[in-house]
Amino acid sequence: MEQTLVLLKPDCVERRLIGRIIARFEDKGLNIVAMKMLRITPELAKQHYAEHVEKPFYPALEKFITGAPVVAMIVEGLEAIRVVREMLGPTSGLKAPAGTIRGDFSSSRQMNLVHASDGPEAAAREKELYFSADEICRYEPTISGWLKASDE
Ligand code: FUP
Repeated sequence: MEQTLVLLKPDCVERRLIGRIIARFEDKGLNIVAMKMLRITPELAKQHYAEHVEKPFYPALEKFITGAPVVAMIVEGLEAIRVVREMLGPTSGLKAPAGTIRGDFSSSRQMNLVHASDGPEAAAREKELYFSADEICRYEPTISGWLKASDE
């Protein structure tokens, strides 16, 4: 089992899309094992987007990501890091194919609704940025046996 950090960004919250996006992860059979709503501070934004802080688009990105609350989640499942990234689609909603979350709901490169960790190192770092160990509630859903074979 793998865990990945997912953020429902301010545009997702403001557009009342929280429930529909969460439903897509649940429908896929992924497990939400931690969740909270918070307002990202400029300090947290700089930590989260450390690789982009020096880029020309960063000031606008920080204004956007701190502009309304977000919902942070840890999502768990087989190959969850790759699976969730593929469910999101490419960064720009204008380029993301129909059927992906960004392709279905976004027409923007900045306002692309959802963030997900792009690899195991990012997942570990980002999980720690948003959650302490005691906020993670792992459990085995009773329908697990109908979501995958026992040897998967
Ligand atoms: P992604 O991994 O798909 O979330 O995208 P990146 O890590 O490349 O970029 C992080 C965020 O910066 C994206 F969600 C969108 C935003 N961004 C801009 O606002 N302008 C740009 O030119 C590039 C990225």
